[in-house]
Amino acid sequence: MRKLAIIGMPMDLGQTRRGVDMGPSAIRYAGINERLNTLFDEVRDLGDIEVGRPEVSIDKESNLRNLELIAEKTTSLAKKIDEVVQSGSFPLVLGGDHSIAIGTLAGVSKHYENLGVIWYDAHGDLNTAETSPSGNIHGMPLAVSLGLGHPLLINIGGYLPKVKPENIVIIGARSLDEGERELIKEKGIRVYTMHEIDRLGMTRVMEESIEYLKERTDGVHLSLDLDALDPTDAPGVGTPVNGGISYRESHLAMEMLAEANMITSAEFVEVNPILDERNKTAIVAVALMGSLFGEKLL
Ligand code: B3U
Ligand code: MN
Ligand code: MN
Repeated sequence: MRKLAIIGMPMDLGQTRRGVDMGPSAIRYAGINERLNTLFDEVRDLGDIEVGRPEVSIDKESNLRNLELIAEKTTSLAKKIDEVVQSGSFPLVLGGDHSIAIGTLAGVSKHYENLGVIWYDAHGDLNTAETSPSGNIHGMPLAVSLGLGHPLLINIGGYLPKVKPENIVIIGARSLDEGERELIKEKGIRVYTMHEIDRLGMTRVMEESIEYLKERTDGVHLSLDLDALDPTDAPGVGTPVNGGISYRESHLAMEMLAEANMITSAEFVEVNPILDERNKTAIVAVALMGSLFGEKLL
């Protein structure tokens, strides 16, 4: 029996633009239930993780924005995800800014020996407090999952690391900070930047990514940041970067993942309805979920 559990994570603490906490509502309003109902035997919407309206704070020592709050809230998310995986359901998390991935991965990864991660993003999210230009934790979750970063974040769930560098594939990168580039080289992380996507085409990028991950992982988490897409297709994001992946390429990527039958958990993040045009980005997110979960054109 194929079971899906939807979990909303209305958290905007990982960056400074308000509105991304309304992402889960925007995605639900875009018709997620209707779209996915027929693709699973059971779809359960578990509602939102309680985040509230906490006071913004900057950790004086590390210069990290909302460090303790993010540690606390992602711990709650990790617990919920852990339960969902144990119950045999596929966890689908709705963000929220990308810092939520710290919790998702902490909840998922303990169930696998070699969890693979596809990081579909304009950014690397591989900063640490030392390399971050902003102090924003949404630019750090992939580093945190590698075990690099503040102890309060890397130890969530009581184990580390959540992912090994050789089990990661980044797709869509076009805005990497210097420290992130160095880390990618040092760790040998596989990255398909926009250059490779243009040069090889999305078909080959996905074929290679799927083959690479199939060989070495026993489950694959898809972390899809809507800013991987071009801002013309997904304008409702906090840090849009021109020259992104198209709507059509993204559907193809999701369809190929569905065909490969390899994704075991997913999150769609950074949908910000305040910055959006008539909920366009949330609608795109739901359409991509359709393809990811096996919707067919014919
Ligand atoms: N790399 C920059 C900008 C950024 C990261 N993720 C997003 N923006 N969405 C940083 O602040 O770490
Ligand atoms: Mn991101
Ligand atoms: Mn991004």
